[in-house]
Amino acid sequence: MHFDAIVIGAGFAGLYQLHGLRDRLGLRVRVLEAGGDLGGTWYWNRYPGARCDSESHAYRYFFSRELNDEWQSTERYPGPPEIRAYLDYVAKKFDLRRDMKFGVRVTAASFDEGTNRWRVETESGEQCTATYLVAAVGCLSAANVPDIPGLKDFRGNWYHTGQWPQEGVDFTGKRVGQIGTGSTGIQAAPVIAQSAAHLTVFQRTANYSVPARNAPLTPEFKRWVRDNFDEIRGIARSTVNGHAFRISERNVADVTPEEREAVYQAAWETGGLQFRATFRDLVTDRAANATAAEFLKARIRAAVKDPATAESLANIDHPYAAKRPPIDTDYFETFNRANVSLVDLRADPIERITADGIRTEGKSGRREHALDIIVFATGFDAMTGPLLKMDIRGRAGRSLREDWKTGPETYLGLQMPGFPNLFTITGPGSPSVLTNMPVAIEQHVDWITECIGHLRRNGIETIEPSAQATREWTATVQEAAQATVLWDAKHSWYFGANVAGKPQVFMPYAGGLARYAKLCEGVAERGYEGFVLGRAKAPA
Ligand code: N01
Repeated sequence: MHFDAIVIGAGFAGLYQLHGLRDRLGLRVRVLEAGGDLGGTWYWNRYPGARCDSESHAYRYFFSRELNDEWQSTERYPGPPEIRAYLDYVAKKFDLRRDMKFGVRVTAASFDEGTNRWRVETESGEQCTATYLVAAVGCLSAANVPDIPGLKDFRGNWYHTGQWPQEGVDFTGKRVGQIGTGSTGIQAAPVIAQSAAHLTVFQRTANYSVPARNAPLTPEFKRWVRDNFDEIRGIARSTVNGHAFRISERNVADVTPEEREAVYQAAWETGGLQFRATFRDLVTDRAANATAAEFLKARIRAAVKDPATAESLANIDHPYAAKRPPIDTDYFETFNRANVSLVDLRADPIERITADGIRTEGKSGRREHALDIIVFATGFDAMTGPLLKMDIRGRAGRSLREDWKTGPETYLGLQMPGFPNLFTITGPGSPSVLTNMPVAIEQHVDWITECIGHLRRNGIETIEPSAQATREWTATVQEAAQATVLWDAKHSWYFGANVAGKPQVFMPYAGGLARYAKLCEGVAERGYEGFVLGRAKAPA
């Protein structure tokens, strides 16, 4: 079967891309989704404590005022069921489901230069073709289960947070080991601890966290969200990170140490990612950042009663926000419970997984941690993983896996040379994971929709970036990161450091969403500068 466009993935990106291509351009579109329903990351991430870290009044689409008027979130940070209900509402409102197919995993896609079409293959052996192929596969959808020796010997059950069983997991009376203390682990541990007999948290890298301070939304706030659509959207689209809060104009050095502490304290009490917005130079100036880091480390020491545990938790080796900053509900306080313990893997690394649990060996000697369940909160093969899981082949059979052997190279995170008419939404080289994702997604989808509209109106058959534009943009992405403290955390997943054998290249564009959106706009206005536009061949 042939479609004008195939969209892979039915999360925020896939849904809106379907709406854009079908309802604005009138194309015949099919969405293929591996999950059993829509939701993308929120279909798979059902682990205990899962919750969005963007606030609900910004974690939504802004393309429709009516949709904004109709949908009311119930909490400051929505959880997966509410986000899935929102996406379901969107799908019904815009009649999207009729062009979506679930339970279909795309395994390969290849470009046929004779017909200028993509051939898409699925796990079950189905094939279809499309003129345009849009990968809306998400940045954090390829689960990373580390290759720790002995996992196959483990007699208990194990789960990865990003592939959580739909029916949930009952921890009651169980001895649970959780590996990983990123955003996910920090959300999961306090909830697991409430029902488990014992929770052992295995921490490799200590992490900052700011309280989320989640709460039900008041009727007044809900009304404010409805009545201030333009303002909220305006802020989200004009900031560095797509959130609906402004970043302070002040630098740390502009205030006295007392004022600074008061600013941090107020942000701590407000909770959430706004902490990062307290001073303009927090992510660009190391000395400024160190003041925030010290404030947050002091909060950890104050929250955790056992001094040795507090020291391990506060022994953080990177600047604040250099790795994606988590927000939490009682994470550090959880270590005051009698049924929770911390293993510092820097001192006592995992030697192997055994039939009965996890064995560590280090400063404390050899220790067996008896477990019934292991939870891998170990993150994702981020950004490139979801794309490279598929065998994508462009002109003359050229393979994306081969092209990206030393790291991803894209033009604006939207396209790759030699892969005509293939678009990536929030791909490597775009602001993506450094932003409130729906805002970044809308910007990409709008750009791609406009671009495809332009191609069709002007009889252009193919679009792909030039090798030079791609090289230059790839260098720009590295330079943008070098100008921030994000460059210091070489062990972060932004560099691909969490996956063995992955090339160490900074993947998202750290120059800010608003600036990036302007760049994309300018490129389009200048006739798709940096792209090669292929016209239909005249008949021989
Ligand atoms: O994954 P992570 P995550 N042995 O990679 C540890 C988004 N998110 O799922 O730091 C021992 O950040 C690893 O240790 P280290 C958000 O963008 C969003 O928590 O590599 N430990 C780390 O502690 C977030 O950033 C929401 O040394 C191992 C942890 O596992 C992204 O998802 C909510 C290990 C992995 O942390 C990923 O977060 C939750 C090993 N072999 C997540 N391998 C929202 O609210 C890894 N680790 C939208």
